[in-house]
Amino acid sequence: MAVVPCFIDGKARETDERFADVNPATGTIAHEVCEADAGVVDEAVQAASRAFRGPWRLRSAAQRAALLEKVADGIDARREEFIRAEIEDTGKPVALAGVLDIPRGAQNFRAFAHQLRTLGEESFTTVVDDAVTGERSTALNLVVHEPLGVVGVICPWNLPLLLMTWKVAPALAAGNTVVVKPSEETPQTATLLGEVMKAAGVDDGVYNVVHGFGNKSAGQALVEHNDVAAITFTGESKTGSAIMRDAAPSLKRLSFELGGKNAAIVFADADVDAAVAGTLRSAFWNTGQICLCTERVYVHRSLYVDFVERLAAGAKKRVLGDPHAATTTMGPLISRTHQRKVLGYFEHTAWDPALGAGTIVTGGSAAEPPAGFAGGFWVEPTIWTDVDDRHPLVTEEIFGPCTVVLPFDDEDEAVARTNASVYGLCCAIWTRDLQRAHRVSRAVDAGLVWVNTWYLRDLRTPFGGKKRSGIGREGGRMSFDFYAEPKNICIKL
Ligand code: NAD
Ligand code: 6OD
Repeated sequence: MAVVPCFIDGKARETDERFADVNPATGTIAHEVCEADAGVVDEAVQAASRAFRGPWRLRSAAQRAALLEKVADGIDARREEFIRAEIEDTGKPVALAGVLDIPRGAQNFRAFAHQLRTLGEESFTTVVDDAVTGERSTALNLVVHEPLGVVGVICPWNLPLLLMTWKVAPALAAGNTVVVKPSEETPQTATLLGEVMKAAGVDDGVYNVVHGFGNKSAGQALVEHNDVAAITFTGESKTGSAIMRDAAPSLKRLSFELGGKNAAIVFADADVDAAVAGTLRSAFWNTGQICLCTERVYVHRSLYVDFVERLAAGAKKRVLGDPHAATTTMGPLISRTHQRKVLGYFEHTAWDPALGAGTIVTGGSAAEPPAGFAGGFWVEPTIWTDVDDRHPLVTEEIFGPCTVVLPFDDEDEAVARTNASVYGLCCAIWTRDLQRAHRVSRAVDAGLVWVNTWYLRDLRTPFGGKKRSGIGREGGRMSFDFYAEPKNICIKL
């Protein structure tokens, strides 16, 4: 069976401990993955420390930018391999991996290389009159930005290459070196990227990958390592809490992109065709496994019945099938464990009966697997109505292809119900009224607001969540604010 090694100091690094990489579309083991223990994590951190002190930090910004662009070219050149690996690890359709995940992997490197080339630094001319002597001093105050050192990058499984490179590219651009801990569910593209880095001429030790699990394993060893200066993490909110606790003794800088329970609000004046199409995409893309997916839809009562019918009709048209077939629009969930969790919500057995059960409009169970994919982790796209606002279907992140649709009567009510969540990642607003769009965008508690669209990205803008959806922002200049430290140099003239 093929083995997925770690990648340390410019080389594949095999280990004795192995774990299984399961293909979620079939439920069969695709590869054996080399697991890193604390010793192997230390090896990766030491390699990254040497590369930081040595070649990488000494390279000019222009040299780093050129190398990152070569990495982007390398991803493009091996595009089919990346797509195949991502599909095998996640089960996502080629129509998604080939359009979103892999092109964005390359785009992340180009965007931050461009950003690096265009970054400027501030300086101030300072004139100070001494309060006692009256002596005048003139100085030039420079604000320079320096890399942090070794950055630990801990990633989830839903958009593996996209989310990993979203952090690796700016970290390297700013002059840091990295140790990446990909999700145990999706190891392949991180190791493949190591080969691309090497071929592009990125110095050994600049990019390292350690495979393994989180708690009490490779993830925790990376977080606790004293020579790791910062952790940038994407994943569940409760994992963020654990990482914050484990990082506390070494006082690391942290950036967190966490979970969500995102709402869409469809106003009476919305373009309903666009709102239905946009909500189908935002609820079911990647089988609902995107942190930005819509799991609550508040629809103005005047449109409600029609909207629910149209959304349900669209959900029924999702095509579950061979992920490599161009016609497939929805893949399986990532794992048997995640399938059990999502089906737990579908069956909603454990909750307070006083809250009621809601009405399943469509879906609500495991899906009939497509021919040839009987062992996979398939579930039906699912829509509920008539759910109490306090019900876990409305309050908890499910991370599956499902959403609740609920009516509202006025704008204040829609905003209040949207904001009644511990999360604050994103919100989609559907309206033709520009004033309302501005007003509601400001009123909702979310780090990202899309009006008449969803997940339309510009990598120069801040990305991140409020409340339990995250800490800090990455994107454009804000990524450099996290991955570099400003230093003030005051030169008396
Ligand atoms: P997860 O938190 O279970 O795991 C993410 C990563 O953290 C994995 O690599 C895992 O091995 C590691 N990990 C787990 N426990 C750890 C620990 N104690 N110390 C160090 N590392 C640890 O998340 P997941 O199930 O892989 O991903 C789904 C979650 O990610 C959802 O909640 C989703 O909303 C969130 N997410 C958020 C964003 C965002 O940008 N806000 C993007 C994608 C996913
Ligand atoms: O597009 C991005 O940059 C990004 N960080 C997306 C996150 C998606 C969550 O699953």
